[in-house]
Amino acid sequence: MSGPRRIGVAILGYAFMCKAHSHAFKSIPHFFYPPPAIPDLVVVYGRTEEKVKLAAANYGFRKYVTDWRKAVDDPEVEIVDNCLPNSMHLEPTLEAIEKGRHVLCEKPLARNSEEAKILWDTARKARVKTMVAFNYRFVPAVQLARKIVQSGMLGRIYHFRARYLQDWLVDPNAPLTWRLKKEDAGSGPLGDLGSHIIDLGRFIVGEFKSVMGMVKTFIEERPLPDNPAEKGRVTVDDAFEAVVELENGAIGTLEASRFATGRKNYNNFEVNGEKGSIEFNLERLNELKLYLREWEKDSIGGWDTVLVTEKTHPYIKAYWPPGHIIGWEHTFINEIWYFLNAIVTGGDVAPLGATFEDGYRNNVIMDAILKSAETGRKVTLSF
Ligand code: SOE
Repeated sequence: MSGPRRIGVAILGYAFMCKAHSHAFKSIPHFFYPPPAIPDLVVVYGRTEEKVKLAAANYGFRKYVTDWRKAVDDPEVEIVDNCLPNSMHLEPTLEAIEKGRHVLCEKPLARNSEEAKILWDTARKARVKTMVAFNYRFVPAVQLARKIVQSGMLGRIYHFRARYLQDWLVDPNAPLTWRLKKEDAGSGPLGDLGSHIIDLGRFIVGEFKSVMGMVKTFIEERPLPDNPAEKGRVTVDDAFEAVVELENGAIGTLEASRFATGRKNYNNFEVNGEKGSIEFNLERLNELKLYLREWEKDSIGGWDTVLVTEKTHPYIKAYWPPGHIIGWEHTFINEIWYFLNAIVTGGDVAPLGATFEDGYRNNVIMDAILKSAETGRKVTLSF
């Protein structure tokens, strides 16, 4: 009897996310055995030949191209994984869907809600599977948080409070890379990091209803990567803050910054309900903190820290025995296994995977935060 079939993969982009995604594709047969299909890293695209050639050798792609259309058109390719800067999410993704490729697109789906709407409208009419790579949905502790909230264990939810803090731009000499330019990124930490915590709020608690936002650019000019003697303008936010209301009546705060000195990848959320609370910190991603008011009666009180490594939790049994913790890279293996499974079984990407509608709604919420920051007024969301 023949085993799982091979499935051809093209990754667009050869940098950080290509490293994470290609590692994930290659790891699936090792951990999720038998795999839904055996990923075959057919081709990687990058603009600069010497860099994409190196990535192909480093990550194990059979081919490399400097024209993304050649990757999308390659007859061996069935999945296009778009890991390019946000300005390059729209066109290659549309082309890939039109060519009948399944598409995984890195977050945020697009630079703005106009682009995201085109992608969603195209995806929902297509027969291929499409998903946005909101990888933190695939942390076992995050799925436990969602299960706890949606089971009613915390009762009525009063607050969702989230922050995603880094500090890699606190040095004014850090160069002007694509993430700092509106035409390439659409926004700064709002889109890069805020999109994650907005998605987690929607995934765990529910839809957002209104936002009031503020943005700030602390350092207006930075050295150009190729010519540090020259400076260029930063045209996105360096940080954002928002006060939000959700459709279930909860209120909360969102913030993201690349100037939170000492915070390296601090994606932290807390949910407060009438019966208790939960708290998650990505820098301790195997743990979920839980507080239940009923513990006060038994004079236990205090927060408990759940080590989310039992085989009863999602994905864990693919890896190690309880207590043998997993890492940031496993969130991509879990996510890409889930996407492969949806492709092979014909199952839905929702509810655990982020659909292109989730990506569109995410962009609408971020556009509303920028609009509110501009007008100084609360924005009620309409999708
Ligand atoms: C850079 O800020 C970055 O790599 C983001 O682009 C990712 O989405 C986040 O998970 C880690 O930080």
